[in-house]
Amino acid sequence: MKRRKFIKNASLSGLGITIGGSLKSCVETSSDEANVNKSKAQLPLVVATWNVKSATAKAWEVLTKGGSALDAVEEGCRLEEANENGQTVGKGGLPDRDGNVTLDACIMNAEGNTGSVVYLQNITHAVSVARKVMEDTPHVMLAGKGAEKFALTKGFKKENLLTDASKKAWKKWAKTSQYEPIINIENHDTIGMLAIDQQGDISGACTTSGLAYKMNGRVGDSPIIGAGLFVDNEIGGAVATGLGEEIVKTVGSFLIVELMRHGKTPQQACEEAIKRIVQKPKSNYKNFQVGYIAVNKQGEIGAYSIHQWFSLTAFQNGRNQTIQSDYFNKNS
Ligand code: SD4
Repeated sequence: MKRRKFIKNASLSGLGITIGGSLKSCVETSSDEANVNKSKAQLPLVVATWNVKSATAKAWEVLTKGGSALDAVEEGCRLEEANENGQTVGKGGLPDRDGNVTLDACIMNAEGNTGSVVYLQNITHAVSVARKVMEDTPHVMLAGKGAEKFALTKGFKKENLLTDASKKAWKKWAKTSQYEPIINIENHDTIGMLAIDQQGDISGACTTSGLAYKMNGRVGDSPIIGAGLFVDNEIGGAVATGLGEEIVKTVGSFLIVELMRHGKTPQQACEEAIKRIVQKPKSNYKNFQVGYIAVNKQGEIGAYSIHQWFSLTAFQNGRNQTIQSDYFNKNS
């Protein structure tokens, strides 16, 4: 039972999803308020993993100008990719054990089309390369050198993504080479974003430099459609952050959308997807984090994580707010 309160005391009033205490109760309550919210979906909206207000503001700007959800998520994610201070996305991302910054990203549109890149090097805007894969190739995924070559033919600039700060951190790490998955750095991590535009169409994107000091060649959940991201424009969308291996094993984002298809609210669906990880026999969940966010076609939002220090940022009804998960399964 205690695990059912991951995100609480989150005041979302003004977002059109007033909850008087918790995100969960907002989306599950049968009160008049929830019904009002359902009948008057507050569109457009954008939600993203972590505290990324500038990114959601950028996406919101696109949406309120009448732009598509697809343009909104791409623009929002690009902002984080270009932010050299963020050491988990794009330029400035922490490298793998051998000092290579390798990016994973994907994007999915309202028509159910998708594109992704894995192990992309030397190109900051992985999310835009993923979009080009979707729009300009007959494929859904390009990897490594091929992805880089494709990006260069599309006019992307070749850059060194290893900043001095990240190089320094890697050198320090290399002295002991003690590997532990480093996730949730300073409440700011892999960005996963979902948007619903003024037409009610849903798109999503996800971009990351993956786990710091991962094995060379490692790919996580973020570019894997169904794991790191899934959108079904009839139903809703979901996106993941945290230890990608666990997300891939449970195909988390697809699971959440399917659960919503079968009647669960976004909140209930996120909780169920986390349960699938936590309740596995011999689950090692105390030692890793996974967080999901989801929206449905009605503009309701859900979020859930294994441990505390997960947050989501939502821009809806003209207000941009980061909601902190303050739940921790103290007895776990
Ligand atoms: C990965 N899911 O590569 C990403 C990392 C992440 O919070 O989201 N960290 O496994």
